[in-house]
Amino acid sequence: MEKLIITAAICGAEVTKEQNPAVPYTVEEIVKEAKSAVDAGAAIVHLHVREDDGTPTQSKARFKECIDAIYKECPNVLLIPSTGGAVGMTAEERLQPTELMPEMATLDCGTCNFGDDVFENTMPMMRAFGKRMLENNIKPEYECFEMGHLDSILTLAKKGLVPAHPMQFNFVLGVLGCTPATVPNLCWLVNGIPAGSTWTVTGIGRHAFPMAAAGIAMGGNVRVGFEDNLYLEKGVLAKSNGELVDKVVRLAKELGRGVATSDEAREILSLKKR
Ligand code: KMH
Ligand code: ZN
Repeated sequence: MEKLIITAAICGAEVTKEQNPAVPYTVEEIVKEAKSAVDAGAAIVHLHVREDDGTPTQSKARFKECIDAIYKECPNVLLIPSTGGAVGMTAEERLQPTELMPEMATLDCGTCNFGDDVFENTMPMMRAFGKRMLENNIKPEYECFEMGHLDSILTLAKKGLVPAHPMQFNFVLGVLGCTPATVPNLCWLVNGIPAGSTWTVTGIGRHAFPMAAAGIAMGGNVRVGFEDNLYLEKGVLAKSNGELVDKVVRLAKELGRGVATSDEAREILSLKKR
């Protein structure tokens, strides 16, 4: 089995300090959380950014400020900025971080319920996001919240409208209103991806670590972090993203799987030298 790539989704757009005081808002807090995750063993940081008061933003300037500051502390980390942003943002707003030419960025693979809201990703939006990533030589991480999202993105890939070969998927399971976080659902998704693809699993809330264990055992990769789950265990808030990553590292060790560095992750994900 390849080494395990751990992604830390350190911030997200929806979680708040009211829910866990360690959720980062300021540039300094975001850097601190990125460093805690990388020091614990994360090869990748999936990045959302906020205004100082916690408001989610896709501002190019704010992303640049955060990315530059993270690289100062973690010079080699693989950063995956979000193009999902927060529910209700326009496509133009969400695409701003792609102007910074990151190595990778997320590309969300379809519209879905998202708790009380609807997270909009129509086919025209996905074509626009794919076009931008083809133009800017950005490898997408294809985020699938629903079973049908896989079919939508594979249809666009077959037509050459989004980057393909090899594709990297992130199966986000357990969002309220989307595909539940079960091993059979994960197996169904993994069985549907093209040969040579790579994949990551993200379990939301209490599903974070059971899904991590499944991902480790099945030869996939794992995402954890405050964006997805605020608790280290039932009733115990995590003090940092590093604590969440450390728990995945311990699971991997128990199951005999090595943990990839950022450069090893780049190799596994077939990222071209830039
Ligand atoms: N904040 C969610 C509505 C992404 O980063 O691409 C969407 C999200 C996906 O977080
Ligand atoms: Zn995200």
